[in-house]
Amino acid sequence: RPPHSGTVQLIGVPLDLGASRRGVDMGPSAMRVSSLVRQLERLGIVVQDTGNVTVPDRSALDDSPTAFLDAITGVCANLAQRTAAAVRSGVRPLVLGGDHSLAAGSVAGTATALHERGQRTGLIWLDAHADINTPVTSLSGNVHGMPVAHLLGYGHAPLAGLSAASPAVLPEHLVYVGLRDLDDAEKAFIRELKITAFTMRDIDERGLRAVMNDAVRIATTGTGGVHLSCDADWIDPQEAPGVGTPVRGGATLREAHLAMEIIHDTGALVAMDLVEINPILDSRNATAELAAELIASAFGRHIL
Ligand code: 5AB
Ligand code: MN
Ligand code: MN
Ligand code: MN
Repeated sequence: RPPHSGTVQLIGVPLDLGASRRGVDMGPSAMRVSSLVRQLERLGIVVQDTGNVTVPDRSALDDSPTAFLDAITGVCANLAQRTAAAVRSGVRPLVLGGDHSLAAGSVAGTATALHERGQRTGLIWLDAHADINTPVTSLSGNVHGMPVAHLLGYGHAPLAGLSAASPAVLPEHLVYVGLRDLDDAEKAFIRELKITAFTMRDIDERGLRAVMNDAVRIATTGTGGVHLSCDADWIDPQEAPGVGTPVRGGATLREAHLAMEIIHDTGALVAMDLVEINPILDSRNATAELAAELIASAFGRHIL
């Protein structure tokens, strides 16, 4: 078993500019009032909370066609600097969202720090959605459906160019787990780039353990470590109702924990995002509490 301790740095990103439904900007607050810090400290982890990245108000955006992309690029540039600095100093960033567009910055920063050591970045993307639209293919125009494309070097050039490792992630080091709601253009792009994508059907047929063992092998082979980007909507909405884009048929509570436990056991987790919690749609902060427990599993909580 890998060691449990070390330092984790909380970085809040109260961002909802990437989503059409309002409320995910309150996710960092919901996570901070949950048992998260207590649970991490119980593992012997030192928790540094570095506060929130500044996010511009919707009303401050101009009406140019790229206003949202440009505002999100600014937020992601700051976030990338903060995650890169943390990883560089041996501290693991835990990024609390906020909508998933923030991952275009968080992962870019992890990739910059690993690139400085001559290493590539593995990316495990737990989500009901593939988030691999570009501004051209997207039917909704929502940037939270686009971070993966940008990390692979496609889309809005300023957002795709945030990492010193350009692109931040190579297709062979990316793996999806939990997919169940894809746009046609996303399916075509995943096939074209030969990205490994485990859908809910794969989990049903093979079991979570077999799928996750493949996922961690892909993300750790030829890389210096793994960035885990966890969209709360990968879990079934019966367990996690407080999410911006619920899709039924998701991971069970135990499947979600087992995924985190298997990732912990690799000893390769260098950074994590927990995104898309929407407190407006939640009941008594249950989804944030669930997220806190899952994060604890990812950072080394054992049942026995
Ligand atoms: B999330 C959709 N593919 O592009 C789009 O929650 C959904 O970060 C995106 O995974 C969902 O708008 C974004 C229809
Ligand atoms: Mn999603
Ligand atoms: Mn997502
Ligand atoms: Mn352990």
